[in-house]
Amino acid sequence: MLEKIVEIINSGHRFLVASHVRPDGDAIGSILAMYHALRDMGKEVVVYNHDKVPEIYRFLPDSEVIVHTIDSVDAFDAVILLDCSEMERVGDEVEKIGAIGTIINIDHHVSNNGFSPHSLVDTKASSTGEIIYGLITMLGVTITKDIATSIYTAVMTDTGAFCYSNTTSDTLKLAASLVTAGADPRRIAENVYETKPLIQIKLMEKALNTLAFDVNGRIGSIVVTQEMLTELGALPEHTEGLVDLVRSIAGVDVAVFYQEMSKNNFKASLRSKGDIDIEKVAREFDGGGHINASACRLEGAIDAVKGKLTGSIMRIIAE
Ligand SMILES: [Mn+2]
Repeated sequence: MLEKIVEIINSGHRFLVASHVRPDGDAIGSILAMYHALRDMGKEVVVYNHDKVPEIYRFLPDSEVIVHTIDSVDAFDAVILLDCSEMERVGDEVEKIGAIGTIINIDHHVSNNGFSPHSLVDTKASSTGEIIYGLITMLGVTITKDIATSIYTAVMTDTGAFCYSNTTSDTLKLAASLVTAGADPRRIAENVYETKPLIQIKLMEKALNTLAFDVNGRIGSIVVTQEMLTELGALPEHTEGLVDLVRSIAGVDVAVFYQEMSKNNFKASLRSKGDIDIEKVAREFDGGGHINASACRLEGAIDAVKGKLTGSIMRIIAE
């Protein structure tokens, strides 16, 4: 499939590059790496994301080229969709994007069912950024400092700063070659992890009041309501890191972060330690992700939602 995708890119001239709603470092890093590579090849590129680029990723070279609406898709030879487990993850412009004749799907989510005939899904890859590195190399494009910085950010964020179980010796070798190509680990880590707005810490303070445990402390959970966000004037992006904070507690094997999206509608972000497959839990509720990190949506009052999900987690822990 890699060869076929290389062929499509080589023969096309105008591309749309897009990723998922509420973009993370892998989404933004991957679309920008692809943007720089295609530009270096002399192609025309439009980069789309449904949402604004989170503050912490705005240091990435040319992050301001990302647009949030698409006028017409007539002129595109192909769309390259990155880190999207399904087409709908792209957000509001999904219909327009779906109308583009050639759709390239590059992803590493277990739940990606290969929604396009041109699907490059590598569930062993640490991140979509890692797959993009292979693709860019195959295209014969030099890994410039801009490309290296974008991919390093993608890999670093999706591996939790090289801490999660998707960190392999290949991941670290890739990181090393990105540093050789000009990525600056200190500067990137500082931008991503050490520029938290105070409001995010205040939100953490409020959320920690909801910290609760089940199964003798093996399941830890935390809740953020719409009311908390409104009171502080905080944005959904300010909840980043909350779930990892819960996972970092001794004895916690599974961490859950419940975010109230609207009344009686919650997004649950799940994290696990070791070989507890939390993706299975998410899938029971039509969600997905990875073994140690996944997400799903649940409807109902918070106590009922918690009860349902905790029951499912208990079954997985007992396996
Ligand atoms: Mn990813």
